[in-house]
Amino acid sequence: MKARLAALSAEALARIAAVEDAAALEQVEQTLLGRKGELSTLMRGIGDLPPEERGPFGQAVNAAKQALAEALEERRGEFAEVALRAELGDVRFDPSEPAPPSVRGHLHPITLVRREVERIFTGLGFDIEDGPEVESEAYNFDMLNIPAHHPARDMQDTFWLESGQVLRTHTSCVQLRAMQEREGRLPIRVIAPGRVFRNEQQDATHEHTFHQVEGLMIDRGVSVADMKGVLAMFLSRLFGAAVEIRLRPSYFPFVEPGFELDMRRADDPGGEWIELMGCGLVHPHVLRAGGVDPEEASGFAFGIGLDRVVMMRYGIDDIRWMMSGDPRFLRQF
Ligand code: FA5
Repeated sequence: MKARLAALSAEALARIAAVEDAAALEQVEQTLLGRKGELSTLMRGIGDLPPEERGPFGQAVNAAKQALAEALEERRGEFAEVALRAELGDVRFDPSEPAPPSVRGHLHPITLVRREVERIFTGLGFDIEDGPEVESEAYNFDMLNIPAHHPARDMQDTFWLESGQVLRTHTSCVQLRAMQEREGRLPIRVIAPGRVFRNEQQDATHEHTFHQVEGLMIDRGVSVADMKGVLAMFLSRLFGAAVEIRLRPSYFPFVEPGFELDMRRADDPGGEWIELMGCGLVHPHVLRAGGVDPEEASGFAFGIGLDRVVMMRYGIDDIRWMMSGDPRFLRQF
């Protein structure tokens, strides 16, 4: 039996070495080491041996099994490597090759113009104020003199949250926050740039998510003339001298009187007027809600549509480019 074991081992090793692919190797493994394989059959004959030879023989069979398993494993590794090489084909990897040049990002046109607006207004003595995008109904509407069920609420289609809060429909809420924060100390001169949201049908000039810059100036004796002067100066600095502006009477519940400010390029007199902002003198109800005594002080406020300023500034014909993230658009700035 010992001789048979030795012969079987030698023959098995030769078969393993001669196998040509992984599938054939598996088959050889079955015939050698499987439950009905040759080694198992040999092992079953152990009972015919004299008792003192049984132990050593069992050990010899196990050693042979071990050697065959190792040979099989080694061969399997060889086939796996050949398969991997075939899969990778002729790909070569050169770690010393320089990396391709990286693409550098840059500021979005909205950010560029927002910073420009901030620079001009801080130069006029305004502070920059911030407010939450998720706002309470009180700040977005009630304290701005827009009570529930008032038709003016329909002027701004609103995204309501289940909590009863809103995605702010304008930056005017920051007027109140700025007044309250200053506890009536005058003058108040702030701008508040930020994102606003409306549940609107999109078209070339309307987005559901867009940007406004709120402005607020409160002091003793502030008038519409001050407002017009500040806004004209601002727009001429932003666009160069070549702009025309016009004020049209309009209605916003939080100002009295209220206006729309339109603008067009002076080098394009036949060109369309673009509605850029709402503005007016802050309504006494709003002053009171902000802790300012309307008998003592007055002020003006405005809300600029920043996306539309960017469109005018760069000659962009569709607001939907702004949030498209399209590199063909963004690369131009
Ligand atoms: C307001 O939002 C007022 N809060 C502005 C205001 C502030 C008036 C202070 C008086 C005093 P309005 O809804 O008109 O007003 O929006 C202001 C500007 O935002 C518009 O002139 C326009 O330039 C821009 N705008 C409005 N809706 C959209 C929209 N869907 N997409 C892009 N820009 C818009």
